[in-house]
Amino acid sequence: MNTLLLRPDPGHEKFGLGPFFRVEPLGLEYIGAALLAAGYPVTVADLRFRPGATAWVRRTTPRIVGISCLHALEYDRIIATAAEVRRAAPNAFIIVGGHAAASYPAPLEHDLIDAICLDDGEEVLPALAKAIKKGLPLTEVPALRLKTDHGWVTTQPLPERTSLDLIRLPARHLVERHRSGYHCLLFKPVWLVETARGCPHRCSFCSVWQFYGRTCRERSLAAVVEDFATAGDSIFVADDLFWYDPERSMELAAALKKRGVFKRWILVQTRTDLITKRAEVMAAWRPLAKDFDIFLGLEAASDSGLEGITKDSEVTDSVEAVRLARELRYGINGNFLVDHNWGEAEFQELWDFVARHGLQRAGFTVLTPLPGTEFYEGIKARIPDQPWSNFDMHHLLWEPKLGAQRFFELYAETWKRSILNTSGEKSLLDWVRQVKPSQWPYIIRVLWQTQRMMKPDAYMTEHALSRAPLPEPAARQPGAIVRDEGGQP
Ligand code: B12
Repeated sequence: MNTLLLRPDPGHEKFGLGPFFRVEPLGLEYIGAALLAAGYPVTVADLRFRPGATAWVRRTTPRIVGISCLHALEYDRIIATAAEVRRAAPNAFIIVGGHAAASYPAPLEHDLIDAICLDDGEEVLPALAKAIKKGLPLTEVPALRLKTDHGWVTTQPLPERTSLDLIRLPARHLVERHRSGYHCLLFKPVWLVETARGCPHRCSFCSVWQFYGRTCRERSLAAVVEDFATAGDSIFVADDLFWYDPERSMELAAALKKRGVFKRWILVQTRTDLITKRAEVMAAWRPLAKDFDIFLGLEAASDSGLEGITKDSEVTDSVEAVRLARELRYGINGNFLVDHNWGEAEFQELWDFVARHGLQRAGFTVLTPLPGTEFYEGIKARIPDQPWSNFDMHHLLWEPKLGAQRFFELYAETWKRSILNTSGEKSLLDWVRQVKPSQWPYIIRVLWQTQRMMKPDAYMTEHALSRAPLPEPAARQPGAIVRDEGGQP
């Protein structure tokens, strides 16, 4: 009654920060802990490392194979992985889960797949294992899209979202063999830690709040402190919105301090208005690590741009958050969105903003309608047959206002203004100097790969390969950062 849980290789890391960030499959470690506690043996295999799925299936002869699908860009790859598993284990039960699978399962309703998990996996997989072991009807397992003789059916939802306090600490030992391969930028190895799940905000491009109904669940302080204390020295916090609850954040900082937690590096993701409203929270957390970085969704250089994506914050928040965080010696990694509907002026506005506020440590992504959002629902009929790998926020899904060639020239120019441009302010040598000699091959390899983002031709080659003819320029889409001539959203 073995279960094999697979983290596939997304295989589409040509653009974006993917090459710099390879983190452990934390969701599978949580499910692994739940299965072990219920008495079911489990193996977690990360297919971004050798060997591949076939070897793991032969090695573990699983009854159930679970495949993780975090990102919509992975749908096609998940089906390819399921095909490989099916060849090696014709009778295994194949279930797919993860954020993209749960929030938009349709592309995974495929003959090779037996079920799709529509919620978090910690309660669902033990229930499935039990049903399969005891020969109970699978229609009684909650939160599934299930393939039956009468087509795909949906089983009853979980009575309520799983409380994070019912969840055991992640079974990290299940992936420990890959630890040295997990990294974020200059930090290697890295541990992924979760303190809360969900987000109450409503940014139009994000599928998380829509999936969790704008809720946020928190794990108890004791469990988080234990996890932080036993994880390694460099930590990426997976929370969708860190410091979401200022009171709890203050208590957590105090509890971590009391436990003597001090890390080499911590990275969290948060919003600008949380920083500006609660400077004391920021001050309380800063002493917990030597280097402390924040992924900040800055998104746009103007209030109308922020309004266009219902960010519910203003550019003054962005500027003030960056100032305050820097004053407290936090590192800021911003992210900005670039829109299909942009003209030259919007690109120039972004470049000016980046230069004015010294935001070269930033990423730039194309505003993309991700499955699981209303934005996607409103536009999907007009973007048929795109390969799912194009949903990586670095491809165009329809013809942009400027035409693809000019758009990508300006997009590549935007990336050239970031610190990842090794011909820019920070040279390859500057990067190499920041890491140990043993890490030189790694840093040179990922930076080499990253330089592609500064080359318009690299995007155009991909664009030409898109299998669907691109439809007419999209006019005003929900979620788009556009302004009319008068500058109004
Ligand atoms: C860590 C992370 C990353 C990491 C690492 C991902 C990786 N490849 O290893 C990095 C930083 C590289 C990354 C990159 C990107 N990411 Co990302 N990422 C996340 C994040 C913040 C946390 C995921 C996580 O570990 N959560 C914690 C664990 C505990 O939860 P979990 O994995 O979801 O697992 C639970 C359930 O999903 C389920 N489950 C999971 N697997 C399985 C399997 C089975 C069989 C079952 C039954 C259940 C199950 O049970 C688990 C336990 O409850 C999520 C946010 C989110 N809420 O999902 C975004 C998220 C998944 N990313 C997102 C995006 C858009 C991206 C990028 C495109 C962004 C960009 N700017 O380029 C890139 C794409 C990279 C690439 N080319 O592959 C979006 C995806 C939206 C979508 N619909 O596609 C999310 C949801 C963020 C968001 N707010 O929009 N990402």
